[in-house]
Parts: sequence; structure tokens; C-alpha cells
Amino acid sequence: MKLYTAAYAPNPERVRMFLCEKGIDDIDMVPVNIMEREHKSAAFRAISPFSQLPALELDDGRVLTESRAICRYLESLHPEPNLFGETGEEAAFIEMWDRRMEFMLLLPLAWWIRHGHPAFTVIEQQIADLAPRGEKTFLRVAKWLDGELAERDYVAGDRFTIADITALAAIGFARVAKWQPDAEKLPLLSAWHARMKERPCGQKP
Ligand SMILES: N[C@@H](CCC(=O)N[C@@H](CS)C(=O)NCC(=O)O)C(=O)O
Repeated sequence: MKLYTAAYAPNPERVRMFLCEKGIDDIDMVPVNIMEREHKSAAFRAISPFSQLPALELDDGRVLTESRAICRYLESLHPEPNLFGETGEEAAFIEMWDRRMEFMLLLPLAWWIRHGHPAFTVIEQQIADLAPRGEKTFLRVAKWLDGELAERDYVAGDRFTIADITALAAIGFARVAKWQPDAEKLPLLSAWHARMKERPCGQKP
């Protein structure tokens, strides 16, 4: 299998962390440079129709895009450690939290960065209003998540799951906006972040 991936981009980063947590090291990694628009080439569009990363090419030539689908497929090949839920009930709660992290934390952050940071004009037709709107939502959800972490040590429950990976990928990307959880204003999120970064897969290589 071949994984088309991109350094520093949050969705490829989700899959990188997932592979690392699973100890999977037999996939060929193919770097694609987003800021040099390599993903916009006709050759890459033939692999990933929306020119997005990551994309996993299976040995039979079929391609999976969508980070969550890629991770779910890899979990079916490598069930341990379980990151998507052992029972139907646990899987449903983990999915709820993972989608919250993707749509309520990572997506607004992406608006903030992609529509506000000058470097992103190479890949985004920027709409100025979206940057402050994304920033406001991201900050509000980060505050809410800080409160949620009073109930448990991990995003979706009492163990590390795909939802922590998605949240960690978002907070890693937030460095581009010069934002990291402040230990005084967001003590629980900041402590969770410090714990995640201590994991072998929590630090970028
Ligand atoms: N829902 C997709 C989103 C993929 C995505 O947005 N990837 C970004 C990198 S984080 C990308 O390829 N962006 C290229 C572009 O927007 O031109 C997934 O989960 O894989």
C-alpha cells in the first residue's frame, strides 16, 4: 500500500499518528507538497479527485481518501490497540467525539488559518470574514473542551482513541495561528495536550 501524505497538514497528521500508535510501518509513504501545489497536478487529481491529502492506495489500485475512512480500514487490518471502540456503544461515543473534534475544532481552525494566513493564498481563495469567524468558533470550542476534560482524562472517555488523535492534530496545526492552550486560561486542555505530547507518537518526527 502507498500513503500519499503531506508534512504539517492536519489530516495527513491524523493518519501519521494513527499508524504510529498502531506500530504500522510497512506502508510506502509518498510525500506531496501542498504549499508547492503538487496536489493540484493532473496526476494527483487522478488519485484523489478533490486534490486532498491523505490518500491511501491499496495494492489492488483502489484509493481510499478521508482520514477517518483510512484509519478505520487500517484498524480492520490491525485491530490492536483498538482506537475506534470495542463495542457498538463505545464506538458510537468515540465517533461522536471524533466528529466533534473534526467539525467543531479542526474545521473552524482551518477557516481561521486558511482564510487569514498570508501563506495560504497559494491554495485558498481567501474570504476575509471567514478567518475571524473560524477563530471565534475555535476558541469557544477549545474553552468548552477544557471544561469537558474535567470529567475524564481523554477526549472520548477513559482511554486514548482516534478522537484524541484528531484533537491533537488540530492543536498541532493551531501553532500556525500562533495559538497553543494556555495553562492558566485552559488548564485541563493544556494538561491533556502535555500528556498527549509525551506519547511516542505525539511529537512530530
Ligand atoms: N475530509 C478530508 C479532508 C482532507 C483535507 O482537507 N486535506 C487537506 C490537508 S489537511 C488538503 O489536502 N488540502 C489541500 C487543499 O485544500 O488544496 C480528510 O479527512 O481526509
